[in-house]
Amino acid sequence: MIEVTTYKDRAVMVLGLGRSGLAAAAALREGGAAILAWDDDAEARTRALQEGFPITDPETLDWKNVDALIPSPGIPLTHPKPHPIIAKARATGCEILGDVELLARTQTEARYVGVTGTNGKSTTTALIGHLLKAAGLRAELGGNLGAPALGLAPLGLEGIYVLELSSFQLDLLQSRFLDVAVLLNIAPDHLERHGGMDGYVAVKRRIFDLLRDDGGAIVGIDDPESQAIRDELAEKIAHLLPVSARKSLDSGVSAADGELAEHLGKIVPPVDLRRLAALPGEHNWQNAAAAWATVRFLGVPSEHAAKGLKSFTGLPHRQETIAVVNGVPYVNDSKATNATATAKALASLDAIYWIVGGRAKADGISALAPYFSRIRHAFLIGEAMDAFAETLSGHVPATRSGDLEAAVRDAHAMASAAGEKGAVVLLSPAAASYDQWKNFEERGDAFRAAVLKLPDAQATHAGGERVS
Ligand code: UMA
Repeated sequence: MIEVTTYKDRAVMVLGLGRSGLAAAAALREGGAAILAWDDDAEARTRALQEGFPITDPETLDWKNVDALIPSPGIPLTHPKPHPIIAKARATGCEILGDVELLARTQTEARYVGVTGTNGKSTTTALIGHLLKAAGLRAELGGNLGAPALGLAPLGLEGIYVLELSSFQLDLLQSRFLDVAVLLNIAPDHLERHGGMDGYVAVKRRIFDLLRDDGGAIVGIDDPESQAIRDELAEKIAHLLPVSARKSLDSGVSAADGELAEHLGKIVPPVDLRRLAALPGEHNWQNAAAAWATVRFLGVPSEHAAKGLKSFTGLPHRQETIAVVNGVPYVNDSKATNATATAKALASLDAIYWIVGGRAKADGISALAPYFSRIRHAFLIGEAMDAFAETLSGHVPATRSGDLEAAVRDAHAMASAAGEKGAVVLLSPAAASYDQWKNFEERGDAFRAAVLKLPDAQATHAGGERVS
């Protein structure tokens, strides 16, 4: 745990007592701050009380006596409208900052890598951490990935924090602390939280405002929004490294056709990404190119990085094959909480028995139409059942399974009866998990449990790089 001493003997309100809030409260308490804790959910307040954090109703607070407000990333700052406590703190001029900002202000000797993007940021963060460790460096991994920033271990000069940064967390950052900033890609997501696409793109672009003067900017250029950001940064940032999984580049890192290349030069020893089972598909090649660019910028020799790529085992809940039942693989892609993420899985599979649904995102699943011909049958779950059934109607046969366990049973019955070669049962929900679970990890774990209950299920290995 990090000890945050900046607010010693001063009052700090921690708003939201989930993973990041509780870690922030503990780190501030350790550093001598007087904690005022609040969560809108009564159960969360009870849990915090049990951990010794005094609960303070913000309605009763005199904000003049509060030195800072630390909101959890999930607390709305501006859209759809500011949380009332945010509005109050702002009105009184109280400083508002996030847990990652506190880490950056406290652990000033360490180096920092920040990774953002709509899709692939967890895998890229884990892969960067893996490559650094494989090269003998000390790295701590966390942020949106799962381990809250202030729950990480303190690092000195030799250490590197590798942080996955969501748009929510970027909104709460101010310091120029990053040695490397990575933007992988941009596709519509969390639009309601950022007031639409322009707001979302702007907050992703902010990662480069957090770079130190001599820092490296790594930008995926395979989508128009990210490409435009690269063009805009070209004049401003000395160390700008584009990455692409689609084209050869005269600077930066390319992974076109699965072959990694630096600055148009072949990498020695050559790395054929098509051979790496833990990084399937073009989207993972972009992740690998970005991770490669990052660790090379940080001074890791190419032989070490190449070796590290080969020993990476992937992350749970991202196209993770968890079992094979009667020859049919069951793939857990619970992390796919939007259509763009699900498109990656659908594009890399055939004869798909698709479990889909949850709390729908604004753009639904209509963008997945190009992949409908690969889907043998859809099994609908959660709040999105009606909306998704309507989109699929006339294109993909669908069953309203209702919940995940029923969907697994339905998919198993149908896939087994069809006995088609190449069939796969895929959970890739294209929707948030919050209608039925706390997070996508719980949803993925529930899928695993349901699959392992099937007769003849043979578990494969669990994703190796479990980091939270
Ligand atoms: N809460 C309120 N009022 C509100 C909203 C929330 O009191 O208006 C309370 C909730 O009752 C709950 C707490 O705040 O008790 C939850 O806070 P949170 O939603 O910020 O969740 P944490 O448990 O602190 O987890 C956060 C990240 N969650 C979000 O950004 C929504 C986790 O990312 C992250 O792993 C964790 O910090 C550690 O850093 C998860 C996520 O879903 C994976 N991220 C989104 C994504 O990837 O799309 C951005």
